[in-house]
Amino acid sequence: MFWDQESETLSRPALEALQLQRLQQTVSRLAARVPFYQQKFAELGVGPDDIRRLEDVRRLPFTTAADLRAIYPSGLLAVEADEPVRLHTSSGTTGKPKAIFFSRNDVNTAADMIARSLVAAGITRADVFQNMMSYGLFTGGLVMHYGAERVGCLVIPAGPGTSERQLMLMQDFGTTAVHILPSYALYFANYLEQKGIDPRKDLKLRKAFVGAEPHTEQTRKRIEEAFGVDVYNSYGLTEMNGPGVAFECEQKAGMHLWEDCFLLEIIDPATGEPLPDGQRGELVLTTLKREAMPILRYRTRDITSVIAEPCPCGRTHRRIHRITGRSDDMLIIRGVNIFPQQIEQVLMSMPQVGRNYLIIVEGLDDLTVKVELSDRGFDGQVEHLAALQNQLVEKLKAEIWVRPKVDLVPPGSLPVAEGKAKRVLDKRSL
Ligand code: DLL
Repeated sequence: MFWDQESETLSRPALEALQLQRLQQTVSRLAARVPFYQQKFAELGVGPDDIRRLEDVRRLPFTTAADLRAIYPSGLLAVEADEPVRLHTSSGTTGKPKAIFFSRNDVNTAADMIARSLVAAGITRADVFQNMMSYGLFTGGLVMHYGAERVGCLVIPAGPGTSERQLMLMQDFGTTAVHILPSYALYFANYLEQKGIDPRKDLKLRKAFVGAEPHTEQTRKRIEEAFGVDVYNSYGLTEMNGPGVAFECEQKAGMHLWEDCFLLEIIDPATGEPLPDGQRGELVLTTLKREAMPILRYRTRDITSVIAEPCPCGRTHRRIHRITGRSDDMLIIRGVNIFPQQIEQVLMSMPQVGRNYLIIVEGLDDLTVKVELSDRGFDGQVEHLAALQNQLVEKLKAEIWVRPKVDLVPPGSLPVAEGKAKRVLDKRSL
């Protein structure tokens, strides 16, 4: 099933021609209207006439999160000040947020990208779609909402309310699909278990869309098993409209990045040089269809790689692999580069491990992983606990090449974040 079959299955030459045309239009608009880019173009000696092929994008300047913070709250408007109809801000952890403005057409485009994505995952107008992400400045609420409404689903704007209320809505309205943070999905699965609810029998759920925070394939499997649903990975960021940038189709094998809206590059984060398909690096995105606030070569800091092989679903927009981490989340411990996802992958493959964990780095690079046990993880025998602890230390050491300390803690004892999960506490940076 397709939402917009023609756009989603354009031949590669047609898609690339469209990208080039939209890139040229974007650069012309920025050169005419946005002082920030006018100055950058002048510094680099580049202008709209220099964009003759898609590869010429590399002549254009990067835009960073710091650039967007520096111009907060005004944004990089390429339209008259009264044209934007919506504001979202990004959930950065430090300093000022980044303000992103949407025109009416931008709001529409964002909803279309979500509609394409949901339909690609098998959603139809018959679905009851419970959006359990926060409504407000965060895009996971409103942007997803409008997309699901566009498909024709009955959309329940549940937001991140209590588990009790989420369950009530699911039961009363026969929810078939949810949009949920993966960390909350694990938490909610536990809640249902405690309530004696078997989602397979007692609920009508069939699909879950998870995103907005890094998570591993093991976490996907856990959510699928806990709820008896298909789980689809969804990637996006506020700077690029929010969710709907890249989304898994029914194959669940990498996320199609909507290339008629975004031009993708993968670069070496250290040098800025382009990397070939298949090689892991930082994702850099240029908006191709933005009116209010086009952004060139945005350094997402997210680490992924391109899957160049065509997808059996027939969509020609290339896929990216699951995000394995953010370059700024990378921990350097005793000289070794470690991504929190590597730790999660080990933990979530162990049934004795529960839903939450916390990575603590302190002192002279001492790494401690606090790990919640699952409800069935502890049979009361202390020697079993010690054996599990040793097993975890060895498995983690094999994955990350650093020997961590592992603290096993009771289920539900680690703090639960209100929004996105916070998995790392680096006391060295405090
Ligand atoms: O998280 C937009 C979103 C909402 C995406 C709902 C998917 C679902 P921000 O708050 O600006 O926007 O955070 C963007 O979150 O740069 C990634 O580091 C991370 N992220 C988002 N989706 C994924 C994902 C929204 N599927 C930042 N896997 C991005 C891993 C993700 N990381």
